[in-house]
Amino acid sequence: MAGAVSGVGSAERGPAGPVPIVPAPVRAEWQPAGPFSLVTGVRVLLDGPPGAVQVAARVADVIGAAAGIEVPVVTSDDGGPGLVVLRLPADAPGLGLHRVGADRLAVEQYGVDVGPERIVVTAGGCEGLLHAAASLAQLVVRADGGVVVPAVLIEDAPRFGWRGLSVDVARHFFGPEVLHVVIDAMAQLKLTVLHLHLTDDQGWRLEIPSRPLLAGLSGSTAVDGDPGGWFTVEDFAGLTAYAAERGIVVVPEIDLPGHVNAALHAYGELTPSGAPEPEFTGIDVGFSRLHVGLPATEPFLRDVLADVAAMTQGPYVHIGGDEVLTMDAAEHRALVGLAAARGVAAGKTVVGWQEVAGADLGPGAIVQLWDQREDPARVVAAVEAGAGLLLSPARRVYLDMKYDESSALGLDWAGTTGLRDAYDWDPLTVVPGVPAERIVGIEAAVWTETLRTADDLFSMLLPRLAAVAEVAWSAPERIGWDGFAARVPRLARRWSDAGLAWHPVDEVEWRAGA
Ligand code: TNX
Repeated sequence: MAGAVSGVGSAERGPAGPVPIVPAPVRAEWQPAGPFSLVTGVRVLLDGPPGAVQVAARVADVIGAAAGIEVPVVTSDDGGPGLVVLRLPADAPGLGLHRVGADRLAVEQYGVDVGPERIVVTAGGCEGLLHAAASLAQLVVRADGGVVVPAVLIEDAPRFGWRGLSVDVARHFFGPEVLHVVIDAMAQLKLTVLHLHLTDDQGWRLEIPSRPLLAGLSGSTAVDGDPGGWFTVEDFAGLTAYAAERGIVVVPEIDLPGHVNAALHAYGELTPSGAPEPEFTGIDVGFSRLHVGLPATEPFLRDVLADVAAMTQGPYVHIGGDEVLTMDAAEHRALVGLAAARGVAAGKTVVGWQEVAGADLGPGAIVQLWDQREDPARVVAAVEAGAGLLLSPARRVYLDMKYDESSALGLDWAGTTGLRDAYDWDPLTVVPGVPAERIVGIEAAVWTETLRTADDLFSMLLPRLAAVAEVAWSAPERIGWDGFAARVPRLARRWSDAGLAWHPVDEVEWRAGA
């Protein structure tokens, strides 16, 4: 692609080859015109409701950062060249922490028309403008001594609304600084949901005002005795705002009624003996649990979920529910039901891992499939009873799985997950019997038992997160492995430029697109 693009500055025709955007747009074609030059004087004009002005500023920042220039937002069209016009319907809702279902796909839709004089962006809503900015940023190239966007025409809209990433900050803690970088990488791939796995046996990562010892005591532990950490209420609000400005909803997960050793360490009243459990820094799962018969249990669930719901600006709360290997189904159902009821009482939509299927989760609840070793019958039944289905099949999208046998980092209980494994799968056949319209989307997950540093984290996420993003965004009839493998190297160069670690899997010829 480098060769194709180098002629852009002077040639009348545009570059050859596929337009290198990941995830692949519905339609993208090079135009037979000169490129748009990103030089001083480029400016953004909003032609839309005043509520969108912050989004216009963000679009200007994204384009400016990709080009290495300052891009201001202006309020009138002087007719001169160098203008990026953002067109929104007058009644477009502002950027917000909306639900991410199929009814939002229209506001995510966008079009881009790049010519030598101006760039015209049209979008169904503010989210669409952000996606347009992400696409434009991926097309910025150095050519003939300048920085340009080649002339191109794009029309685009996502396939699924929930395009997520779950990050386990409980086994090892990753704080706001690292998560800001994760959010930036997600925005580049047009993802919409950051799910934070905030609690587990090894640590509790969110301040809970009604139970201060949760973070106060169990915030500082982590796997192998590594340093811990936790989010204060303000940290969490700040992170939510940072994500929201980039069109991403933060979904907090409090994992119950298993994976709770950190809670049992902080509050002995939750254990049958009344004595706190010792801290746990190993990586076994399934051994810890709440007890429905203890007097402290229901108030704990009620207060913790109420606090979390109050702290959560987005519409979703995730209550975990997975891997409680020492509890019978009736007690599990009762405890999950108690937790879900608190989320519902606070006006939230409840999300849970597949084990919660069968419990009373409230209207519009979402069941997250992860373990394909289990019979999906209960998940199918929950969907038939009204739940939405979120797909996280471990072998495809658990980005803590090793790339191959030689990977130093990661686990392999679901197999190894190469880039092509993360790419080449059909969301519609993961759970046979579920109609396509009940699938809310796809979520990758990165568990951090073996991941200590930001480089560890990013080298597992990248490039596989790009593959998952394309499966979630792009219509299957328009994409395929060869096209993805040809487009992804350009993106990898951006990751390198941003100082992000990524894993150069040998399934792709990385130099070809650089
Ligand atoms: C399964 S996925 C888990 C996690 C582990 C992960 C490791 C899920 C709901 N539970 O507790 O961290 O595997 O890959």
